Amino acid sequence: MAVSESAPAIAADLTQDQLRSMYRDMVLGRLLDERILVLNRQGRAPFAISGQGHEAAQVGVGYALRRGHDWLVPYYRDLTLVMVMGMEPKDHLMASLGRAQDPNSGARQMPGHYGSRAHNIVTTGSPVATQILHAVGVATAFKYRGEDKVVVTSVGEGGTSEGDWHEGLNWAAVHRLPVIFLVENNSYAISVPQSLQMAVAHVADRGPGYGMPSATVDGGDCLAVYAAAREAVDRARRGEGPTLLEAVCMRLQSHSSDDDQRRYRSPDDLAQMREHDPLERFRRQLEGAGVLSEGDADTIRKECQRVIEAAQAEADAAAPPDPATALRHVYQEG
Ligand SMILES: Cc1ncc(C[n+]2csc(CCOP(=O)(O)OP(=O)(O)O)c2C)c(N)n1
Ligand SMILES: [Mg+2]
Repeated sequence: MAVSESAPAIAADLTQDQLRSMYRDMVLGRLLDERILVLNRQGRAPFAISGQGHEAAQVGVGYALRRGHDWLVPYYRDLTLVMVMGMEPKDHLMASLGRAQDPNSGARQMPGHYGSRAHNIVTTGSPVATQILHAVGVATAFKYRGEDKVVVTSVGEGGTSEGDWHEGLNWAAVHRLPVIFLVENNSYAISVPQSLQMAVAHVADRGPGYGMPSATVDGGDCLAVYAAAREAVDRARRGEGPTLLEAVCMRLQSHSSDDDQRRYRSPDDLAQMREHDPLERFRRQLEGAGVLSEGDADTIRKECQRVIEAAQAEADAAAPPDPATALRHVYQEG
């Protein structure tokens, strides 16, 4: 279906302002991600893990949630999603530069380990897929307390090979918990392609095995992800249990700043991927539907640049943690 035909229909419950704001959030996520990679190459940020290519999926899911009410148990690629939930560029730059004001952990954890009590974001652990169990625990609490809250947890397709994944999905389905399992499938677990991770074509093929609804959606199509996530969130809020939602994304950058994907992906593969950049797709879609006028995309980009410049100025000026606090949260103090 042509983009200009599908946009107004799919976006029926989104206002033009919301659509513009979704695009703006994608641009902000991308530009901040690029800035963090530059800081890493400059030797200022010790580690960077990029979410470039995942922005459309993350914004689509984020807008399906009630911010300040619902919960998120994210993974390390969710830079854009945690900002949709309320975190700010400044927060990420504080973390990347190891400042005491890093809201995730006061610069204790590596960058990319998001957590914010203020925005209902549960802190990220380093072993992949442990977040699945944490989210199932959160959803269990919502159900016990009779709350109408929903929790989303995200994971890469590689993480779905972990035992935690299977235990979590089984438990959530048995107890019909209000949780959405978002798989951001970018076809690689570091250098391991999907064909060596699983014998099914789609992670969502496993949904029936757990007894839960599942869907594979084009993760480069923000509004398609939004529609699928809305359905899952509404179902969970009605007390009808969990959903497995697989968003097919692309990993535009290497796995992390310690990796070089040119060593295991062909130049053709990398070039082709860039042609389908989700940001460009959404811009064209919104321009085709008359939501963005000529020059709007450029104005949005410049506004986001200014936000990032101001955030970096603040993070540059901020202090690192006091070395005397190095053992805080490790041993009891006093
Ligand atoms: C239990 C565990 N095993 C291995 C690792 C090392 N590791 C970190 S990320 C990663 C790949 C995960 O790939 P995927 O789930 O597809 O997510 P992506 O990075 O592609 O978004 C691995 C193997 C880890 N952190 N924890
Ligand atoms: Mg992956």
